Amino acid sequence: MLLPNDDAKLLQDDLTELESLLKTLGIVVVGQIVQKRAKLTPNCLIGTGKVDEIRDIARDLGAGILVVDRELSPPQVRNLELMTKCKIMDRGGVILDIFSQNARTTAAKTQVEIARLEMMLPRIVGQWTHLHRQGGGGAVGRSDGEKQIEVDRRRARDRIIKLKEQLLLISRDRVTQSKARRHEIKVALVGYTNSGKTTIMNALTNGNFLAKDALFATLDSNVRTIEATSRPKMLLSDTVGFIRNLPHTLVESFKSTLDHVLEADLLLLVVDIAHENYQSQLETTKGVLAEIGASDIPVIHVFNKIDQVEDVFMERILKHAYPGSLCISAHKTSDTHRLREAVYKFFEVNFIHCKFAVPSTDIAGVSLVYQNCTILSADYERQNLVVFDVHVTKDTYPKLAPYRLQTEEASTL
Ligand SMILES: Nc1nc2c(ncn2[C@@H]2O[C@H](COP(=O)(O)OP(=O)(O)OP(=O)(O)O)[C@@H](O)[C@H]2O)c(=O)[nH]1
Ligand SMILES: [Mg+2]
Repeated sequence: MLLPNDDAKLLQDDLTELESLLKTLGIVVVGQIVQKRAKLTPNCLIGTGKVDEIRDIARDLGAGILVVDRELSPPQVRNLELMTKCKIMDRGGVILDIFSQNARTTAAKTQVEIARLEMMLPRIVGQWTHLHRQGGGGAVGRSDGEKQIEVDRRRARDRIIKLKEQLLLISRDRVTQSKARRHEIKVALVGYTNSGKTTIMNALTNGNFLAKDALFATLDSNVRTIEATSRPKMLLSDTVGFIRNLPHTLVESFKSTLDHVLEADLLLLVVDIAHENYQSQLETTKGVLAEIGASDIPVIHVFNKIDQVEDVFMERILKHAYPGSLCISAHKTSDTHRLREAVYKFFEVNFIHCKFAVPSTDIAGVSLVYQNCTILSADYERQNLVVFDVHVTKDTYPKLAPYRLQTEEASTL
């Protein structure tokens, strides 16, 4: 659907992306129709003349599914279904189906089911409203219909509550694990789906996670130690990828999976530089990071798949536009080594390793340390003092500087 202010190129990109999403579900696209319109029609989104045309084309091509690259309201789905005799899906529904197909762990499955129920809730109402309008009386009377709506909605809500409770139990286990990891520096991979996050994860951690040319191959968060010998321990996490117009219910229900991102000291923002829309994919990623509240975490831009780029100036242009960024091929060992070094460098340059001694009664001071530092050890065994061995960023150091233990003091403690 092309409205007067829409960008035709962007629409075509969206349709190409929708086609890859459908391919992931094993659905073959046999035809594509774009309609230019002055405005959307509430009934079916598209004009009725066009709907008839689509019905005929679908029949001739033997297509059973009509996918619309816009969010559809429940009545629009129903009207289009009746008029085209096809199963109707919208972009959000397609993404949700991929998530369902790829969910492996209990956490991912629970999150997908919550999102599906949340998406279905308004449709339950739609179904029965339709019967009211159609029959008025008949087999399903108004009051019967209303009662049924209530029953169905209550069932869905009860199920959502139960699933959220289950999710809470799962994330409590995760919180316990993450408390145990409080002392380690945390780095998180983020980026558009299929940008190469898991491939980088495997290269840096010697891992064996599933990386493949498919959208949303990863739905869970995985955490592993970055391979190293003598440096402080660093944890790397890999998580679900982002996409344009990610349904809000999915972002909401995947928030607990995305906690790893919020807890990170550094984000590696992976961009598939060989993709013609890498720029808008980068913008989308930043948008989702803002939506989940992760905009303030420091970022290193990692421009990946440079081996597939022919433009010899690309690397230089990107370095200039994104200072501190790296262009790599995740398949090349020397490049992933370079990335690892850049991560170490970031912490070396930005983190100060020091000791703080805070009077035990200074609750505000103690909590300041906990809130701002990566604590390597905390010694409560001394009289009137808590001694912390910490990593603190250069930005937050001045707030805590008065508690700093000088080297000679530290040696007498
Ligand atoms: N040529 C080339 N291919 C790469 C590179 N990095 C990753 N790939 C390929 O890109 C595809 C996607 O890689 P993944 O690591 O699964 O991507 P992801 O970001 O984890 O994707 P999702 O988990 O699906 O969101 C795989 O087929 C990788 O082999 C690279 O530097 N160069
Ligand atoms: Mg992945």
